[in-house]
Amino acid sequence: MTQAIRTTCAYCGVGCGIAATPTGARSVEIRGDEAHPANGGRLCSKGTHLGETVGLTGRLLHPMIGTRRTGWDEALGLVASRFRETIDRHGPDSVAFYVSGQLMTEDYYVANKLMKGFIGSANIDTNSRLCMSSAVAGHNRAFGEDVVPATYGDLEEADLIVLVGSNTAWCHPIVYQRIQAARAARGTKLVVIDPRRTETCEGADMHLAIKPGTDVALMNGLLAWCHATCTIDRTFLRDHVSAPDGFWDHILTGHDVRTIAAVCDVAPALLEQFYTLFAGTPRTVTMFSQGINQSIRGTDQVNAIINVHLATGRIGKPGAAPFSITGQPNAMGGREVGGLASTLAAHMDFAPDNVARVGRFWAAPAMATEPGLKAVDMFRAVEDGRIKALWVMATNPAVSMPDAGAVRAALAACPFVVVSDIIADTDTGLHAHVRLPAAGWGEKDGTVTNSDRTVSRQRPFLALPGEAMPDWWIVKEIAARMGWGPAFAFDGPADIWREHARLTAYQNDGARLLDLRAHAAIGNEAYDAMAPFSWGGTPFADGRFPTPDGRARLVPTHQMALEPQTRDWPLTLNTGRYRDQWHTMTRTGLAPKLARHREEPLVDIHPRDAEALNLSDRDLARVRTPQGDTMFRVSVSEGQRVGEIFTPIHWTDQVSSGGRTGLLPRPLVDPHSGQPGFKSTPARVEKVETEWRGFLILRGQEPVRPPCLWSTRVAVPGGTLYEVAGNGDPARLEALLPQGERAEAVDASRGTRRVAIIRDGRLSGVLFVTRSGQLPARDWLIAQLEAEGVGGAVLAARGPGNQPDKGAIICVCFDVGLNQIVAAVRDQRLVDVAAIGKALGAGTNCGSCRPALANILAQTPQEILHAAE
Ligand SMILES: Nc1nc2c(c(=O)[nH]1)N[C@H]1C(S)=C(S)[C@@H](COP(=O)(O)OP(=O)(O)OC[C@H]3O[C@@H](n4cnc5c(=O)[nH]c(N)nc54)[C@H](O)[C@@H]3O)O[C@H]1N2
Ligand SMILES: Nc1nc2c(c(=O)[nH]1)N[C@H]1C(S)=C(S)[C@@H](COP(=O)(O)OP(=O)(O)OC[C@H]3O[C@@H](n4cnc5c(=O)[nH]c(N)nc54)[C@H](O)[C@@H]3O)O[C@H]1N2
Ligand code: SF4
Ligand SMILES: [Mo]
Repeated sequence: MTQAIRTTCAYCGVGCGIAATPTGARSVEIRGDEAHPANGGRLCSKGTHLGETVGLTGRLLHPMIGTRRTGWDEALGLVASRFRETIDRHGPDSVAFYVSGQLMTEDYYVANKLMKGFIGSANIDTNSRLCMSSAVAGHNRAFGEDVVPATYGDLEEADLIVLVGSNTAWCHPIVYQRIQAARAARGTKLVVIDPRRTETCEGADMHLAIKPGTDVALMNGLLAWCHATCTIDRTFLRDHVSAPDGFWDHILTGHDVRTIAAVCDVAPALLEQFYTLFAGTPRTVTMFSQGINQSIRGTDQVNAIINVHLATGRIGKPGAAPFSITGQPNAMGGREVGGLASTLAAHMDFAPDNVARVGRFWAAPAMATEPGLKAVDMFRAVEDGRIKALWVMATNPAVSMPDAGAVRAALAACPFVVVSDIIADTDTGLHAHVRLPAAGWGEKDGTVTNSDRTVSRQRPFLALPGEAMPDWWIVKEIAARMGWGPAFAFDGPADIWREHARLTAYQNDGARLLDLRAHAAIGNEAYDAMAPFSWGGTPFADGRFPTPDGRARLVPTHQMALEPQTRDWPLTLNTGRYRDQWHTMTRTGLAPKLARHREEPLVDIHPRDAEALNLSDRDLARVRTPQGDTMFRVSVSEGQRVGEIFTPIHWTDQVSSGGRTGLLPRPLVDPHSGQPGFKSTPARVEKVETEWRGFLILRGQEPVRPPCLWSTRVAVPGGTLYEVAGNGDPARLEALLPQGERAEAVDASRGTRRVAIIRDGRLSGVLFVTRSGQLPARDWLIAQLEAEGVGGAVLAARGPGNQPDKGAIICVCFDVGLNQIVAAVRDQRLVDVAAIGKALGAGTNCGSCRPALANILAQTPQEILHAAE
């Protein structure tokens, strides 16, 4: 048997360890690594199904110039000469790199060095700008360095965990499981602060569905409460924290419970209950993510949270800390090498002595001396022609930037765009003059740092396919061709890691906590064998902070007035993630199992708003904002606040005709961090009528584009499922069906048409459309893709046993649907999640669906029956 390779999950910032056992050239068995400190062997649904994403479907396998395949030499030569010419004619600031928290630390280090030390510009920014730059800015303001002062271990030592703006159950599932385990083991209390009632709230003691954008008021009110209840740690404040004049006057004016409850639009009694619980629980961890960061007041929101922890002395102690949880697998590594336009390198900023120090270390011919353009400004500079050559690595800005329509226009107008990706056709790649095939997860080799500062290895267990090469190699080859070969003569990731470690230690007399000097001379073998380790210990345990005077800083924060809803824009759009998809779906979209949880992009809307707009579940609707518009399927949801809608960020032009959330947010940013306010955009919703709707199932994964108003595509076992809707004659969709023996059934009264194409007893495609009738469940038909001896009877869309429709799939590991769960709960009188697991298996593998199962149980039987219809 092949040995399992220890590596780290490709997705979120939890950074779970994986034991990967190759089972073929492009197949692998995935298990959680029991020895990894982040997950202790557990994996969520996305990690569990990573094996489904390592095939070669859609991979970019060769360098491409336009649509022409070429070799590395020509492609690299062209990129280097175009960057060189552009810099010579227009200066170093006429070029830019837009990189990603999904690069390895080593890739990131090399790209940052090339731009900031050799090209001589700081125009390298990253999708982390969209993700956690407000946390970075908040840490710098409060602590003097971007240090996350918590570890996952603190979650197990806390008595209270407060989740602010974090849908942890979906986005950091293994951390959520650790929190739930702590609740079971020691009664840890859990409070969720989120305008939406997410599945994260299912396992919580308290949910505060605050009005969006009121977190500063909530936290300042909490600080005032702590003051009033003598919860402030006066000794800690005196010895270790500085407060600017007027700080406390502001907090102690107008922050009483009644006022704050009105601002946040929550019941005063509930607010008081939360404040009382917080004040009375010294061991508190406050974890926050995008509901805090992705706001035009994100940095103040971060500091409002940190202020409470500093003032109560709840930092640097076990089970007590503010905890910024990161999104991407290597968001933290990117921060460590300094790969943001606003940082220089190794936790140093652009202060002149830092620039000189890094310049010396790199022997740099052209050090950048001031910050470069942050993501939103960078794409503006592309748009107005200041940036003339752009290199995008491991991110998909045509989808994920705010005002993505303008970003696309900017890319289309840019004289030279290079995209390094693992996937051939992405919305961004469409605009590339040169596409470079990168090594993907399972092939690449390097380190990542997770949310709690644990550095882990990603190790290769698959051969590089086609001509794909690691990102660090691509950057180094460009550097060499631009004339800087010796400074980039790295022979592998270990070599880069050593240089990075040396830089963190270089002339570091303890002023910077990030200090990896123990790794500065690590050998290649030791690097290969490196076990996960965490740097920084328990930061601030001694009460000293990396500021000039050694004291942390309370930062005054003021609740800003909220934008009023208007007649034209009566709703507020919130955006975020689904449990089983990752960002722009280039990888999770390949996994049939993961597609089952949400097959289409939905706009969640409160029943009252839906009623006013004459919208029902499964209608189509157009969401409009000042920036753009796009369509979604409607999901009427009690979990939304009145006046607020939610859409997912995952769908792209590659997989659907609508659901392009990126078109909707305005490019407005936080003044300190430059992070866009993705969570709050004025919007309206309009119903979209279509004459017919239907679905198409095709064998194989080769994508087609149904010619109709609405179409979305998901991978299913053995094929592809398209949901479609439109106007006019649906017969034109039949052109998408393959050749073969044809079976057909028509019901003219309902305008229903069912067509199946069968070849040698195997189903090769079906098209079902209807004007006024019902559509059958897709599951059984999909299963027929893998059946033999299929005949015309397939048009009945159900097998001889007359199996009922499973409903939406809740448990993707065991393929268990909502209807099955509801029926079992009702008929077998199941009372808890464990009982459902026993009866159906659901929730017993990765556990990602356990909050959903709890949710189903929590509903009254009446609601259950209703939901199952
Ligand atoms: N399944 C899955 N997991 C992922 C990812 C993924 O794509 N899919 N991406 C990863 C990445 S890069 C990131 S950054 C993380 C993000 O992880 P999260 O931050 O947990 O995810 P989001 O869904 O973006 O937003 C979190 C919540 O913020 C709430 N919110 C909106 N406005 C406000 C507000 O004003 N105040 C408060 N308190 N809350 C508000 C939203 O309702 C939402 O539920 O997830 C990581 N994990
Ligand atoms: N409206 C709205 N927009 C958002 C957000 C939101 O909450 N709301 N969240 C924002 C946040 S927090 C984030 S992090 C971003 C994420 O947005 P993106 O970074 O744009 O999303 P991904 O799909 O992760 O893009 C990664 C790309 O890199 C490719 N790739 C994967 N592995 C490799 C590799 O090893 N090398 C190379 N070269 N390429 C690789 C993938 O195929 C994919 O095309 O979206 C942001 N946009
Ligand atoms: S929680 Fe899930 S997606 Fe995140 S690292 Fe762990 S297995 Fe991967
Ligand atoms: Mo993110």
